[in-house]
Amino acid sequence: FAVTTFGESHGPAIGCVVDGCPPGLPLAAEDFRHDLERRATGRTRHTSARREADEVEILSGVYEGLTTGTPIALLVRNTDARSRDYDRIAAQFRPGHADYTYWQKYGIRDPRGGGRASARETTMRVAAGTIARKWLAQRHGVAVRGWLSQLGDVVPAGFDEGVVEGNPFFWPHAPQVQELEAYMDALRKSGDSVGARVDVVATGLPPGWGEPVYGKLDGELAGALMSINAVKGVEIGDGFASVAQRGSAHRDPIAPEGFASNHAGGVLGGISTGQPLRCSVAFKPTSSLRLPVDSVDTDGRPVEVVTTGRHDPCVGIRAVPICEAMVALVLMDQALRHRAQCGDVGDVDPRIPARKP
Ligand code: EPS
Repeated sequence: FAVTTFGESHGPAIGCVVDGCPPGLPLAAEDFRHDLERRATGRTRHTSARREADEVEILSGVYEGLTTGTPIALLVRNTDARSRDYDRIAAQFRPGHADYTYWQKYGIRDPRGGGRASARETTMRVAAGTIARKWLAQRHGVAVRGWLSQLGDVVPAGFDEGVVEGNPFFWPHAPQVQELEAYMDALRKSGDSVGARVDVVATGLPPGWGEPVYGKLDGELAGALMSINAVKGVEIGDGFASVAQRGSAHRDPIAPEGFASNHAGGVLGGISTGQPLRCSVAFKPTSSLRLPVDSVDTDGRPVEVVTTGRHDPCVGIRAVPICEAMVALVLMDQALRHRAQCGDVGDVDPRIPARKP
């Protein structure tokens, strides 16, 4: 099971190819709407003002409403990509932005809206993730849910998963939403940006998904989450807090009814334990700012860079559905790999004692 995306933020369209989805999964263009709306720009004043329809066209891999098993190609046309001063943008490097390293690597600069380095690319991750979420829910009862667990230096003062979808910040504590509105309004006025943390939990996983050494479940998750634009850190379970813990506190005691705690985050030795899978992802502050900064142009001469246009003051706010999508894609891949190697319960040689659920 593999996914790739294509397209540039200011090109004609963006898209993805999802290869390896089993046949027979019901799939229609409407299925993508909900997750894409959750990620989209232009829906609140706290994100970029660009207003994209984000309508998915299914180009292949689906016949009469069911996946056929062949590659699924999805397309989203860009409808609000206003061209800007591309000549000026192409001649300068924005500190903190990938345009410097793209130039060093390729020697070719595509200035159209940040091209592949734009957050626009994540649209297709979310679209691909919708397929994985649907398959995981139907086939295994797995649900993947996320929320914002930090915005700048603000952390939730309480936790109610039921309120996450009811506010523009995916914030798990409703009484703080006004404070966040004010925080973001002040930040936007200042012209600066801020980072954020996203937590994702997947429930309903059976034990046994993942590979023991190469292709560990946590390794694949870290790679997938780290591949999202602007991600600077990934934790599984207690993550970096484990550094200061004692082994006696970190280990999760096991009783006949199950684990007593979940410091491991649902993965031991690269393989799922059957507990909720817990990931946490750090997003850096957006690099495109209207505050001036020193840089150089493509000839190495000093310039002062000021980025204008429609940018997110906190790109992490829109990242919850993106992180959920990447987790779902990894889980679907691992579920299929597990089935290929170990089969479903019942496929196993009857002389081998049954795996406990
Ligand atoms: C982005 C800049 C803005 C955002 C865009 C990401 O676009 P533009 O360059 O056209 O003003 O709106 O995000 C999206 C369009 C999206 O769908 O996520 C950037 O510099 O990364």
